[in-house]
Amino acid sequence: MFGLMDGFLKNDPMSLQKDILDHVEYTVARSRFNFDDFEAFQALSHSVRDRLIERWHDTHQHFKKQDPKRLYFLSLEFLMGRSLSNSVINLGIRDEYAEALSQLGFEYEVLAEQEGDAALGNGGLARLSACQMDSLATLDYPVWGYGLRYQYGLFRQVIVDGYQHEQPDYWLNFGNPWEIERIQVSYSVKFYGMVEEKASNGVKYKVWTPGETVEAVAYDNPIPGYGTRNAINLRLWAAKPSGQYDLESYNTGDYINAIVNRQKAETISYVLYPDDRSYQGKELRLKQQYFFVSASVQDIIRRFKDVHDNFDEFPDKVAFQINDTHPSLAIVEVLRVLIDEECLDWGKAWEIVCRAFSFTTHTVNTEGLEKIPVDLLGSLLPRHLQIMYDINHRFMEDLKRKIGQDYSRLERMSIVEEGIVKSIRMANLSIICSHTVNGVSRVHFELLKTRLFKDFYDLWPQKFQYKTNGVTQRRWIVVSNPGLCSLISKWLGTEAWIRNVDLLAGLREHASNPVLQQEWRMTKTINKMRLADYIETSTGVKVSLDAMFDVQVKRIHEYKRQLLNILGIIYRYDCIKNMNKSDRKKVVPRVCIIGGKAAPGYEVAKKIIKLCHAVADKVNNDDDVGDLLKVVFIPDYNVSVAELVIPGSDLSQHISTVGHEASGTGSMKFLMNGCLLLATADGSTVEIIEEIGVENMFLVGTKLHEDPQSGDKPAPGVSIQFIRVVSMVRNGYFGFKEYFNSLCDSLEDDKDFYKLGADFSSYLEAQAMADRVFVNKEKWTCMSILSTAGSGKFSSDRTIEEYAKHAWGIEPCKCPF
Ligand code: 26W
Repeated sequence: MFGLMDGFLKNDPMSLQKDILDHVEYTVARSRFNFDDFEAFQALSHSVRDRLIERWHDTHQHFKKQDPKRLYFLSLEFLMGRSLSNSVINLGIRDEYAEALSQLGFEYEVLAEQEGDAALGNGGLARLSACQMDSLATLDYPVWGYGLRYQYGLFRQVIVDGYQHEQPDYWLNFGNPWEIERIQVSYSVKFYGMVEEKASNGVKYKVWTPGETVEAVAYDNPIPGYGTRNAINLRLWAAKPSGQYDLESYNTGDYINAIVNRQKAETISYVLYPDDRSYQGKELRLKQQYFFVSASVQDIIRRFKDVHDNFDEFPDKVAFQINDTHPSLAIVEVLRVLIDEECLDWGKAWEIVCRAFSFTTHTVNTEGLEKIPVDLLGSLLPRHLQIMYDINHRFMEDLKRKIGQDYSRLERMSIVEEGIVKSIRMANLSIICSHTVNGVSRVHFELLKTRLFKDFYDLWPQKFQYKTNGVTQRRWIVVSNPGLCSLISKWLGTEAWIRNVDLLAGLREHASNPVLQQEWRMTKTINKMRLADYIETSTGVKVSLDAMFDVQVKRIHEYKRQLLNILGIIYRYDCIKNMNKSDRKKVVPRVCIIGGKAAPGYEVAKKIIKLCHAVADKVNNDDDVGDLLKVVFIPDYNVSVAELVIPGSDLSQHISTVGHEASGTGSMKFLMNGCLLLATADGSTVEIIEEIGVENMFLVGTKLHEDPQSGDKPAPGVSIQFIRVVSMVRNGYFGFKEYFNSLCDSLEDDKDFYKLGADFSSYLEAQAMADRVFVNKEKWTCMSILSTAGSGKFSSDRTIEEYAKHAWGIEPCKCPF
């Protein structure tokens, strides 16, 4: 394997064993004759880390020597999950480690379970960043990722009596072997204060005197590529009190308070905001954004200036990717540095910025767009607010020349929103200053062009593009489903699909082969056993492996319609209850699995979680039903839980109201793992259908262009079944009558914004179809194989190649082995 040809460190099992024992003794400080699983995990990770660092050094040496155009990927969220298995697989030395450990009396899988998740993100956008980093490293692109090192990642979800409670995620308490603290790499970040205009030799310039300074310290996280020596860097910033503290408080003798105040600086990078849809205009959030942006921009400009002394070369050497609008202050910060510190004139600085930035939006509706109150900006970042006004002024003048006095359009396109709370529209700023505006699926792109950013699209159609999201097959098949991974390699006769996922299409010709089908089912059963064990330990519910495992796992949101799923479950339960014994024998047994976190302040989402538990309580304890239907809510859904749930699922649901999911990436992971999809034609599902064929999934509802509201068709009436299941909830059949009242109200005809009523019949039909196919094992398995075979397009490798060519203009820079 490629992993054996390494640098100074040897990778044969004997050498690995010695390394692990050395780390037990010198890093973990335990006796090499007496250490437990966790200590073994620590030593093992440090041994892997050594190998990562070796490659990381070589890669950066190589980048330095070649000086290619580099991509700087800015994201406020990265949902990395665990690193151990991903690293040893990408380094190609998993089996060697497993052997080394087994000789020491340890089992690799057991140690891997010791690792906690790095959950520095909320959901889709954050896990997408993690997948993209894996692809960027694998494809040898010269890239740096930048983000924030939150001390508390996404909250832990604890369920008490069916209600969600949030607990802090102390992820750093047991140490983090994957990061390298760089105390010598730190930058001062300035806040507040005032701006003065000065002049020298008749030239006016602005001076910003800050009121507060905080230090940003770098923590580097090497990200190894698969089948390459390249390992790129994810640099996360932590806030530390600045060295330039308030001397006056010290001098006045208020020593203790001076230290306590200084320490407050650290709060900037303390905690991740747990909302993945709404903006509240909080000062701390804005501080986080600027803190991360300022440190990253300083680092990037320093690296550029190490080699270059002319900023004309900047856009040929530096590409910025802005992951949603959260890092958009970077645009203004680069302008500020070029004008105020590097003394470039506006025209030059503007041209440089416009050539350097590329922006991706992950949102579908205007309410989801970030707006920052002007008062807040003006107080925290006074110079930046001036620059934003300057950009807007020039843009508005230019626009007037192009479109004339169309004031309502000018108002819509302005960066500044006049209203009760005067605000800055970060999306408008990002579009105006970027050379490329990207959507995350084809339908998302259509929505951007026709609704969200129509005014901008009409002005600059050439700026708008889309790159359908993808996920990495390394994490989502190789790491999480080793059984399927070997089976695929065996039938394709090669492991090359791990780097070239299009090769999965080669499975198509074997889809009906009974031998493959048998092996395919066997693999699924093993994964279902693993999942069933997990369900029993985490929820106490025993489930039958013969049942169809029907799964919906994702953040809880009204638009994702977990409520539609639960109403469907109630319908199923009601049907079973009303059947006679012989009819019950014909029922296809189901285990309905739901998992996901609700934002702490999102009351409706929390009620949906409670309803799920209330229904589960009733159904799971009903002897009439037994194994025909079980309902489980998997608590604390996160990346490592996903790695267990996805391979063990038969069916997965992606049933957002059409027009609301920008892309959706969970579906791609299920698809790769041969789980059949029951989905609406929303986001990327439309493209999935094109790849696998609508006959290989269960489509719910109407397609976007047939949206009843668009007037083509009358809206389907609400069915009697829908009225019945809602009234069961309303009448207290599952208890908590009062508590669920508002949920039921929201389903009334005129209030049913997410169209659960309109889609219910079609949803039940799709579910019934899934039942019918499930009993036909050959057909189901064939569809499952065709799902995996058709998943090639949804690799983040493809997405990244598209970005590299059409947005960033970067080329691979492969480090020699
Ligand atoms: C703190 C406020 C906040 C945080 C995160 C607002 C918005 C976000 C994200 C932009 C929300 C998000 O994760 N969007 C999802 O992005 C995925 C990756 O492109 C898509 O697959 C999902 O459809 C989209 O909802």
